[in-house]
Amino acid sequence: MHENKNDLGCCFSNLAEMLQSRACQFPELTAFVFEDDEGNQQSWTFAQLELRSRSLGRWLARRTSVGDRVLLVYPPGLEFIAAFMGCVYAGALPVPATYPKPRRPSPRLDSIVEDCRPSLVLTHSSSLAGLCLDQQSPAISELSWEPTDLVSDDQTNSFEPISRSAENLAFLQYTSGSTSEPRGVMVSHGNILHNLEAIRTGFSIDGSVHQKGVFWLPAYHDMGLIGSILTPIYVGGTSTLIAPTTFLRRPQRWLELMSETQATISGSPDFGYKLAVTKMSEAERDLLDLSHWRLAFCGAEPINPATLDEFATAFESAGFRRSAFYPCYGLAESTVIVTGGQHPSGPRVLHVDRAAKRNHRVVPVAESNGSSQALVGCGQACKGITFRIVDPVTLEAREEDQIGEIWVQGDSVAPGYWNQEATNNETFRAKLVNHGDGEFLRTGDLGFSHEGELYVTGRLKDVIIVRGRNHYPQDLERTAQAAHEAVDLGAAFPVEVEGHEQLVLVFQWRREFRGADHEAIMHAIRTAIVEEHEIDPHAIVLIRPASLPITSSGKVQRKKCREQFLKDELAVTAQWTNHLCSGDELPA
Ligand code: 1ZZ
Repeated sequence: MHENKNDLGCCFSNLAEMLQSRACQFPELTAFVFEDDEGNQQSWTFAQLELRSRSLGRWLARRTSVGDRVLLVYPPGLEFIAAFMGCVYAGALPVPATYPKPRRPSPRLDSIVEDCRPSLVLTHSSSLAGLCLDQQSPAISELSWEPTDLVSDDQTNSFEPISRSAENLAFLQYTSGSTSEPRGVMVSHGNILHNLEAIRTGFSIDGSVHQKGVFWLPAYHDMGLIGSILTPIYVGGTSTLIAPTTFLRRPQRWLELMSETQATISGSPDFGYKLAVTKMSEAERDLLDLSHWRLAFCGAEPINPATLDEFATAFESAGFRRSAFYPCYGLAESTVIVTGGQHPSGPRVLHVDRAAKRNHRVVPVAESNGSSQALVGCGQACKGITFRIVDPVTLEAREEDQIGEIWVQGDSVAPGYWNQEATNNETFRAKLVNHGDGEFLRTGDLGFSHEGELYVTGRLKDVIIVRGRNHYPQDLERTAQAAHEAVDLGAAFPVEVEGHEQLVLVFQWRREFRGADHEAIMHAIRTAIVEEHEIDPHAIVLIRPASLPITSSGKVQRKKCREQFLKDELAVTAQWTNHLCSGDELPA
């Protein structure tokens, strides 16, 4: 589609220039297609996207000042993309947010609003009635909600995007942090353009081939926003989008669209590949042609070597190549991608001694060794990014094959979290002891380097990652406590089931509810967790009053509780275990 290898000249100083340049180069090329649950498709060329963004940019520039935060609360669809770029054109800071459940309080949205104090909320007119704003908290309902799909395009609009330099912020990415302590990563134009270039070179995209992608990743998460929306604009590709819920209901649609559009790039956290294997019959797989899929990225949660094997085997006859897998590691604090390396090299699997690994040492062993554990390499550092493995206590750099905290350096590393100056110094400006090599981002993740490749082994921080999304234990515990009046103190923690992180919830019941129906309590907890957090727990355990391990100051000891759960040492009065496998559908 592109005329020559060099037509991706990528020297932009901000995201608005990026879109304008691509709309000039490829005006008639389809930029985005969105397919809804009924199979209806809407598509925009680069010129249409640019016009729509410019129309919204002009409209917004009259309503906001440069640097104002603008919350984006959209159902999946193309209008989100125009609103995001419209904010960029107007010099406002877009803040993508999860879509709240209708007629329900949204503690997460409340806390984001409280933290970044947006001057406007942009949404789609189809959402306004359904969200029942009068039933949301005053912090949310009193904001000015504007449906941007009602703003019309004006061909004569000659609005010029507000000039922004590399240091100016491009957007806030709320991904990490608990509900009570939200953390909005401040991503600058320089950060995002640096990371997009790291992705472009890592993915070996040189403009000689027109890249097509199919994605179901949520647009409010860094991997979805950057992977399925900003990268396609940066490389002048075509991106076909479906809603995350469409994928969860019918994972087939992801791969059918890959086949129908002859897509070259797509990706998912580990769970998505697993879900596709579990949910597709041989007959359905036989109808697919995945031979054009040259890069299948996989990241955002631990990568299970078995998932890659199962997917590659299941879809081999559809033309999928195992060498297309591109395992990668990243985090919003470094925009998105950190490692992945140069494609194509295919995934590397290292077998290490399990016991040595527990002692932070890496001892490669044969696969046949009874105590071996297989780990998938997440590639080498991407262009312009460096990582180090550091002893989290002494802050000294560790050698190859020693496990430590992953520290990251480069122009993709964000300046910090919005409103969190104290944390920012510790997290984003860490220094190695005895080395004069500048400031690093402390990721809180654990890993090691082996032959230049990063292997992620766990994390220091207390986050639970299920289906590629981070959850803070305290948020899950709070939801469970609110689900039924008999639920007292408890602990949420991850356990590994079939190579995947799964959620376990352990709660004391309140003495005054001695005669309560334990089945009903567990059912209420499960329903609330599924609805609020979209996770189906692996187990829910009710234990005797006052038997939860707590510290002398009354803090829940999650690690101890997990140990007691694994050793069957809890004072259990009732337990429910989920017999669905991790890929099964969430209950309605
Ligand atoms: P977030 C074209 N984690 O999840 C698009 N990777 O960010 C290219 N744990 O801040 C996209 N093994 O929400 C390339 N391999 O969570 C995408 O997630 C590259 O604990 C992957 O601290 C980007 C993931 C972005 C993301 C970050 C946390 C990390 C870590 C965990 C991410 C992982 C992984 C194990 C991996």
